[in-house]
Amino acid sequence: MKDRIRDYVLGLGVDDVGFAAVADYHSVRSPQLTTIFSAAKSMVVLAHKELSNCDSPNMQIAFSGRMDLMEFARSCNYKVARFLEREYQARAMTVSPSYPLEMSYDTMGSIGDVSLRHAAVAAGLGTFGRHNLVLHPEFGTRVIFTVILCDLDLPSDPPIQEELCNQCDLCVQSCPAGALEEAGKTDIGKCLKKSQPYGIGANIHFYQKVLASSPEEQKNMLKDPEFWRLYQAGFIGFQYFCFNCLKSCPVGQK
Ligand code: B12
Repeated sequence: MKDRIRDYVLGLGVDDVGFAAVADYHSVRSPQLTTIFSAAKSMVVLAHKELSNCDSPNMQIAFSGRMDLMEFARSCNYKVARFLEREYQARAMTVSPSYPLEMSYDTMGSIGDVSLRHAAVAAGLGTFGRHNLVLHPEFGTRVIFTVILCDLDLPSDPPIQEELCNQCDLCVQSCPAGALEEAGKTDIGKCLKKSQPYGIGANIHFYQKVLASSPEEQKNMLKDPEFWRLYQAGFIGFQYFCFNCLKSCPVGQK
C-alpha cells in the first residue's frame, strides 16, 4: 500500500514522502494526536523543496516563493487525503504547513497542533540540526513539510541514522537576531522580531500608539507606510522577512 501511495504523491510533483506510525511520533510540547483525531494510526509526511526565491534580498520575492510553495503544498495535502479516502476508504485529515495556530497564553501562538519537524524525523525524512530545523538528506535545510493523518496501519519508514548537520555554525552566525545562541533552543521572541517585523508584536505596538495619540496624529498614522505594511501582512498571514538560518545552511547545496 505504501508503494502505491508514494507513487501517487511523487506523481503530484511533491519532492519526497515518508510514513510514520503515530506511535513513533514524539513531540513533547505538542498536543496529543488523539485529541485531534482519535482514530489516527499513521501520518503521511510530504517534503517540499524551498525555491531559490529565499536567496533574494528582495523580501517580496523571497516570501512570495514561500507563498507559492504553501499553496502547492496545501493543494497536495487535499489531493493525498482524498486519494486515501477514495482508494482505501480511509479517514484522513490534513495538517497545514503553517497557520492557523492556536492563539492562547498556553501556546503563545508558537506551537502547531502537529509538529511537522518531529513528524518528518519520525517518517525518516531528516534529522534535527544546530538551527533546530530538520535537514533532509538531499535538500538540506531548504525543505518545508506538511502532513496527512489517517486511520490506515502504515508502518514507519526507517529513521535516518546518520547526522546530517555538520555543526558548521553558519546558521548561528547568520542569525540577525542572535536567536540561536543556545544549542537546542530557538529564542522565539528574538526570531519573531526580525523574521516577522509586521507580525502580532508590531500590531500591538502600533495600536497602542494609536490609542495614546490625538485624533490629528491618528490620521497621520494611517497615512504612514508602517500602517500600510501591517495592513498587507494582515491579509497575507504570517509574512517572513528572514530566511537566514535556512539559506545559510551548506548541506545539500551545489
Ligand atoms: C510556530 C513556528 C515558528 C515560531 C516558533 C518556532 C519554534 N520554536 O517552534 C517561529 C516564528 C520562531 C518560527 C520560525 C521559523 N520557522 Co517555523 N514554524 C512554526 C510552526 C508553525 C510550529 C512549531 C511548533 O509547533 N513548535 C513547538 C514545538 C514542536 O517545538 P519544541 O518542542 O519546542 O522544539 C524546539 C526545540 O526543542 C528544538 N528541538 C526539538 N527536538 C529537537 C531535537 C534535536 C536533536 C535538536 C537539536 C533540537 C530539537 O527545535 C525546536 C525549535 O526551538 C511549524 C509548523 C508545524 N506545525 O510544525 C513551523 C516550522 C517549524 N517553521 C519552519 C521554518 C522554515 C521557519 C523559519 C526558517 C522561518 C522562515 N523564514 O520560514 C524560522 C526558523 C527558526 C529556527 N531556526 O528555529 C519549518 C521548518 C522546516 C524544517 N526544514 O525544519 C516548519 C516545520 C514549517 C513547515 N511547514 O515546514 N517558526
